[in-house]
Amino acid sequence: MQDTELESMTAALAVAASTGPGHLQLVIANKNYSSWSMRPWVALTAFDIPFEEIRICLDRPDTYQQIALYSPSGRVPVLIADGHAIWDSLAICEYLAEQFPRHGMWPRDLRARATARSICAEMHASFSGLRHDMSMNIRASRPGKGRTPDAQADIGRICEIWEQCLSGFGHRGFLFGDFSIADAFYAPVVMRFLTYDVALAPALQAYVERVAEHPAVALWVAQAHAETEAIPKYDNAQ
Ligand SMILES: N[C@@H](CCC(=O)N[C@@H](CS)C(=O)NCC(=O)O)C(=O)O
Repeated sequence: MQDTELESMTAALAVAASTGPGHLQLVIANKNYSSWSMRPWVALTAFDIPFEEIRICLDRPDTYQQIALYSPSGRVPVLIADGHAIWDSLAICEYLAEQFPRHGMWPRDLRARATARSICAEMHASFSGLRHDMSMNIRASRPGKGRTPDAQADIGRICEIWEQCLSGFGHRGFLFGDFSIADAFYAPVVMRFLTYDVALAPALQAYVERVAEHPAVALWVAQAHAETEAIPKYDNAQ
């Protein structure tokens, strides 16, 4: 057996040993940059689900090795639930919604829930223009930058989604009324719209402000500002 295999197995056993029934560990990357990590962290925090955070810094010589200790995909976020790894932000949120059915993490209404799942799947699988040209960087200020045709098209589609949800279901201010997994999924987009100063219709601007002021989102942002690691290849982009 190779040393690295042995290390991974030892770490996996240590993870399993350190977690009791119901114990949740969420492995994430830097809060300033990791949009995928933000989603389940915000969902857990917004619904007051206790968890232990394990943060791994991106772009370091040992980043891959550190992530591989927890995540079979080599990516974060990964949730360790009772020693069992659940990777991918959407799978994690689905697991949490099943584990905590009384929290109402998805909208309770069937049609609203189906739409919420549709827009989360769309967020998950699309918007590569926005991801590439307007990457999440909470500490940065880049007004007007990154507006490539692809990013602009993605902004247009996201505005359409928000308008549809807020007018059809969002009578209490969030996409489906109360804060849900869908808002956690779009929180990194809210961060981008603030960093890149995207002009929005008043109802959508109000939604951006509501999400930014949500205590779980505000806590993530405060902790992103408190991080001391900078990644030049992301900070110097655009
Ligand atoms: N589809 C995955 C994507 C996760 C992903 O791409 N994570 C990035 C961090 S934001 C990562 O782990 N990168 C590893 C690296 O850059 O070394 C999810 O939703 O969790």
